[in-house]
Amino acid sequence: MKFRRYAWQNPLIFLSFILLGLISCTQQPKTDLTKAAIIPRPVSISASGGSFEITSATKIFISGSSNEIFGIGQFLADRLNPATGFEIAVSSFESKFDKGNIYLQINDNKTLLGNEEYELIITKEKVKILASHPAGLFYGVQTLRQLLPATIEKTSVQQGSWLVSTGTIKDYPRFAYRGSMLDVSRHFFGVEDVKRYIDLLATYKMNVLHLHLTDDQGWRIEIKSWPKLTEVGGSTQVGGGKGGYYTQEQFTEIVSYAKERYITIIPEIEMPGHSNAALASYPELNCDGKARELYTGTKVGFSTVCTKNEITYKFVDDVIREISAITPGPYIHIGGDESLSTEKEDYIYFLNRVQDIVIAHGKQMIGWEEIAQAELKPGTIVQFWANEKHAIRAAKKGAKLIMSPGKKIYLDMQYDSTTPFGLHWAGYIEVDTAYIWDPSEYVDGITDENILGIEAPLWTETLTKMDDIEYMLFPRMPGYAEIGWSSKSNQDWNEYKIRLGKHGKRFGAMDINYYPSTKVDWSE
Ligand code: TNX
Repeated sequence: MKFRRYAWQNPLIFLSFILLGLISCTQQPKTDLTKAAIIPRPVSISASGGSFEITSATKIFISGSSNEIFGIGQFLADRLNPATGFEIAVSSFESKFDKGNIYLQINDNKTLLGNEEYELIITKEKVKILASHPAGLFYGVQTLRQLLPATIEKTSVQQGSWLVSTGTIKDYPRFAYRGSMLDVSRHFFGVEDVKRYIDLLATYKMNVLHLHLTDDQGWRIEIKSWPKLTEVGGSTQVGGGKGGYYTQEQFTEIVSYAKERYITIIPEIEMPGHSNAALASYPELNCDGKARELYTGTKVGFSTVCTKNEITYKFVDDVIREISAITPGPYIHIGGDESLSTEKEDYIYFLNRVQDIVIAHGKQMIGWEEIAQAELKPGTIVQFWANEKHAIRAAKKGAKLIMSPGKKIYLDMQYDSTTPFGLHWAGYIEVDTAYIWDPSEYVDGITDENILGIEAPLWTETLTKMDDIEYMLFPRMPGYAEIGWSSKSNQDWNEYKIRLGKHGKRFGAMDINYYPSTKVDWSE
């Protein structure tokens, strides 16, 4: 009698079942959106356990036909195509959703009201980003990037399946102003470096780049009515290198590159101190009428424009007029810090006049905390960096504050005494120190109501190339982005450091030269 075997008793068939099972498992893995390492951490995430796959058949559809939204769709396509090797295209969406696509949709019924708010809804069939304003769509795109494997950031074709966990993310920022400052005066950095800086900020939903365009060591922006500012003042830098400057055209290119990434450029023209480059270019800006020597050291506090001569105000007016004309954003930063060679009375007189000039050119003035000593006109914003008395004075005068406490958020501070670049006058700032603080608890009496947002300045006395900049930015900058974006209840170092560790691979894929702090496990 023949023995009847069940199919599963045949080892070959049994093995095939296991293999099939494995294959279908890799096609439909169990995923959990709540485990995604998103920085800054979103307001809420709910998972539905499945996954959506981006394939060569995926298309990006946008609602309406605006160039701006098309640009956001194209930005996403440009992030996806190099590593996937696909040719994902963007087009206008009419009425029906098809399987396998990504939809960017402006929500006409305005249930999502915030300017930067978005909802990201991922099902097995489609990805949908919803927002009331384009900025929200852009941030939804940034989140989607972080839901894909880190290799999506590579610029050459990578093997892999491009799966995104399903679920819904709702998200909006805590502060309207989330910035970083780059000092291009102490060492000059060209347009391509600034664009990379912008891209790095945008990845983490930062929305302001403050460019410190002038200081003792260099004047970096063309002013057509005062051409020697760049001819002479732009000709060197710290250490005596050749310096450089942006033409107004190049500056405009930076502004529009930033705008496409929802970043506002804030130009800073430092005065009355930190002005040696201008004083070397034009003798008439000095009280004694004598041009100063160019300066390539790193001391501060020795220079001042002459606050008593009318020609100084003609100079300020010309510069602010030309800068305002190429700055679509609402703000002009006039510096105002460490004017140690200006008499206090002259400083206050100067600041009051400068505010009127900025206002006359249709802009809002920002200054470092010392300007709190002057009269503060409506709309003037004060940037806190060290002296709490100035911050409190500013708040009492009704000014909004940008919080940049040196001990916590100065990107030019060394991580510890052994790290190669940076200074340490405000202390060493390891990645945990950088993360563990709250802007509305830092200065007694300064609360959320007084605060416009936060800004992480990067001074460049010790930095000469983009690699150095990246080393100072990473891994601290993503933490600053989270402090600016995420609610306080969503910030916890022990949880954050795990998410941050998972970004190590992403930094690698983006070719970022980061400091591999031992406070974080980068192995995952
Ligand atoms: C202080 S912070 C400065 C800068 C220096 C910086 C170096 C501030 C408003 N002024 O001029 O570059 O320290 O950390």
